Amino acid sequence: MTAVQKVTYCRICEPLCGMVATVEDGRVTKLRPDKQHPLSKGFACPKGIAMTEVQNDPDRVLHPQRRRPDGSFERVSWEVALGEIGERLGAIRSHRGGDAIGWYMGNPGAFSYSHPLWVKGFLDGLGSPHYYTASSQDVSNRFAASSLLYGSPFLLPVPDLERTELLLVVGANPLVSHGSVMSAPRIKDQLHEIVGRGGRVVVIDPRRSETAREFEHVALHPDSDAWLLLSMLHVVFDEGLQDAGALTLRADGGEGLRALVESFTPESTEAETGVPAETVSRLARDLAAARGAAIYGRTGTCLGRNGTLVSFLLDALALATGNLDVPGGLMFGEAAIPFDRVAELIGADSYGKRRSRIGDLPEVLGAMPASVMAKEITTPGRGQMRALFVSAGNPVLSVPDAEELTAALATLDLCVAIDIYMSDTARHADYVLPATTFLEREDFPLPFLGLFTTPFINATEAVVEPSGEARQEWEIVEEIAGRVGVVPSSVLAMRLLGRVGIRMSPRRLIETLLRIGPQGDRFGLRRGGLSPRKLREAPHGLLLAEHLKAGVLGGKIRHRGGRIQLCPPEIAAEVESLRPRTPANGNGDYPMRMIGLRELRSHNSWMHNSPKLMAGDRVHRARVNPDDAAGLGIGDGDRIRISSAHGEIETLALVTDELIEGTIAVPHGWGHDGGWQVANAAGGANTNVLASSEPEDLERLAGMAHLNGIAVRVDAVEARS
Ligand SMILES: Nc1nc2c(c(=O)[nH]1)N[C@H]1C(S)=C(S)[C@@H](COP(=O)(O)OP(=O)(O)OC[C@H]3O[C@@H](n4cnc5c(=O)[nH]c(N)nc54)[C@H](O)[C@@H]3O)O[C@H]1N2
Ligand SMILES: Nc1nc2c(c(=O)[nH]1)N[C@H]1C(S)=C(S)[C@@H](COP(=O)(O)OP(=O)(O)OC[C@H]3O[C@@H](n4cnc5c(=O)[nH]c(N)nc54)[C@H](O)[C@@H]3O)O[C@H]1N2
Ligand code: SF4
Ligand SMILES: [Mo]
Repeated sequence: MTAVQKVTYCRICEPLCGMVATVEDGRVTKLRPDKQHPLSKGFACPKGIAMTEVQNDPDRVLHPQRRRPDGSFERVSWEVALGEIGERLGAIRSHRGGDAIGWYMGNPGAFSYSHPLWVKGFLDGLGSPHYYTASSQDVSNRFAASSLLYGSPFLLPVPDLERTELLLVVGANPLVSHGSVMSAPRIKDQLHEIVGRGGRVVVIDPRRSETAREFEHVALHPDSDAWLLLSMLHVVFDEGLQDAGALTLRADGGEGLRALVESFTPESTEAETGVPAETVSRLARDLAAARGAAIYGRTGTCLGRNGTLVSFLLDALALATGNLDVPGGLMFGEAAIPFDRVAELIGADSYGKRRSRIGDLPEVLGAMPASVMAKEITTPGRGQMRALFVSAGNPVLSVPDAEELTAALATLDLCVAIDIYMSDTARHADYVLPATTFLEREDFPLPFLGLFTTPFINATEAVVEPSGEARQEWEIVEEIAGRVGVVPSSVLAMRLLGRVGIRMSPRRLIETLLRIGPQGDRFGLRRGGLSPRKLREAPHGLLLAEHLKAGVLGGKIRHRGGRIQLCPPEIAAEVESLRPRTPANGNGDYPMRMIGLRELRSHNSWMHNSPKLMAGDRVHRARVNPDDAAGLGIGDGDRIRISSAHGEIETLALVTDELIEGTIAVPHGWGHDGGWQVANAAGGANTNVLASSEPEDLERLAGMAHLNGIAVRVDAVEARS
């Protein structure tokens, strides 16, 4: 038996750590961190290592499956599965139109460059607006904020970790999540290096998280970030700390913003946020005084009721304190394939160009809010969804109101899942098609290129051949689209060329874009430029520069006149409609607030079948503050019931003083009921049963699900007779 070592990179989460796979007899037998990767330098987390178990999991789906009337599944050939899917889809299309066909693509989809392009291309080819992704439970608000500020949803700032003096981490827990909407391997070391060189890291979070514990912590009430940021801006203007040059030279609406924050004195927001006025003033002054401060927000700032406003205010505060697009501040990457330009070309840089049939909510990057998916299926009328594909997603565990969604799936004329497992969602599908894992496909980090905090590029070949009959998602899309006469491309010209048989594989497409891109070799015209060969010769990846470049934003803004907009009407209206949620931090029936929690050994819903990650009999637990627990008569390990206006779940309590009073923290992605035996056995509950899918409960500017700060009540579960 010969063992071969293959260099690749992990695609579970955003640092994309370098990995070396040991391959024996065509099987991955081990994954270890790549010491030669210039950024991850031999770091990998437990999930990355445990991917070997996912890869070789006996519970993986390796052959197409067709559902029997009794709910069990039988193996069928690809030909049979694709033939039947094509036929049923064709019938739906001719009776109801292309807009009766929808697709939900989940988070792992974003780690493949080909999968999203082909899925969106298929829907555009069909003329269907029913495109849904994990983004409306994650980050759509960030895209919407960038669209409002800069005229392009893809201008996403990242903190200049290597040079910052002060990093404000708002609603993120990078020591566990490893960083998101920024690719920064070895993030823990990088944060400690900030302190090591005399700087500070301040974490703003209702929970004393793993990150907060190692740095400075400011506790606030869930979903009160808008008030906090407005009052920080108030202090900046009130004390004349603003960078007047940056505001007047680069932006419109500075005066409007100043007027908006006028009434938000730190004293007035204290009750809402729980943050003392003195702390607010001090933080604002520190940001203004620092030579390079970065304000970084993530899911804790996205999943509340005003996520777009909060993301907007993070950047506005950075600009107002002279910390945007400068060394050490919030900066903008320059990707070798400029994602913003490519998206612009194919019309994927959109925001608000269409609104959802249900709820009248805006699309973001062409995607509608997944929270309304169930109602789009069950509400009759033109454009009612009758077929749904789900690829690399598990919406039954990740989207609000699992019960409503599960019931809706059962009413579809056709439901197809493309997954590596029989997930909690896939088990409701008519067909489950086996996908390759990331170790079984070549890849390129297209959407992340501009998010590396140190400019970097790499690419990988597949490490092993597909297991069983697994296929890549784009290949499956090609097959299905072909059977209904659609060329899966978002570019009309490509669709026309496709009709006459001229097709481009994803690989050809990406290689061409790389070579004609700003750093490309222009097919040999520019010596030393990037080319596929150059990437192949550097399997560990290439550092492209020492630091991010400052002063690049002006050239990237898409608003007319190239100026940042600090007071668009959408934002002004949002500030004006803010209503205090205190007192009681909730309401009478549901006096507490529930927030989410990510765990080091979980990855959303899909790694709970790894025995290594589940070792030590891991169980699902809700973290409860000791004073709350005492008041409720709950002890550590007790069974509790959590109820909201939308549902109830039961789980176990973990009593800990890391949470502020009145708040509980419960991880999502548990409560399995699929074809993964270890995951099912772990028990736990699906927190999204407690979340609302009602359009009026969704965030208005981006259709974001409200998943942090849900009003709940907690009770001890008495022994039931
Ligand atoms: N180990 C692990 N890593 C992951 C994942 C995983 O499941 N497991 N998931 C990946 C994915 S898909 C993503 S999107 C990223 C997310 O990356 P992060 O956003 O860094 O991850 P979280 O741990 O959810 O951190 C959110 C923090 O916000 C806090 N928070 C909750 N509500 C509020 C609020 O109202 N205001 C403020 N200021 N803070 C609040 C929470 O207490 C929590 O500490 O992580 C990725 N990495
Ligand atoms: N309450 C609450 N809910 C949340 C969140 C929260 O913080 N709190 N976070 C939200 C966020 S940030 C996210 S990103 C979503 C995630 O939610 P989703 O994206 O809907 O689901 P995941 O749990 O990531 O499950 C991914 C599925 O893809 C499969 N899979 C893995 N790799 C591949 C692959 O290469 N190809 C294919 N075809 N399938 C693959 C897995 O088996 C799994 O079934 O959850 C959201 N929901
Ligand atoms: S932090 Fe872990 S899961 Fe994320 S890319 Fe690195 S090794 Fe993979
Ligand atoms: Mo996410």
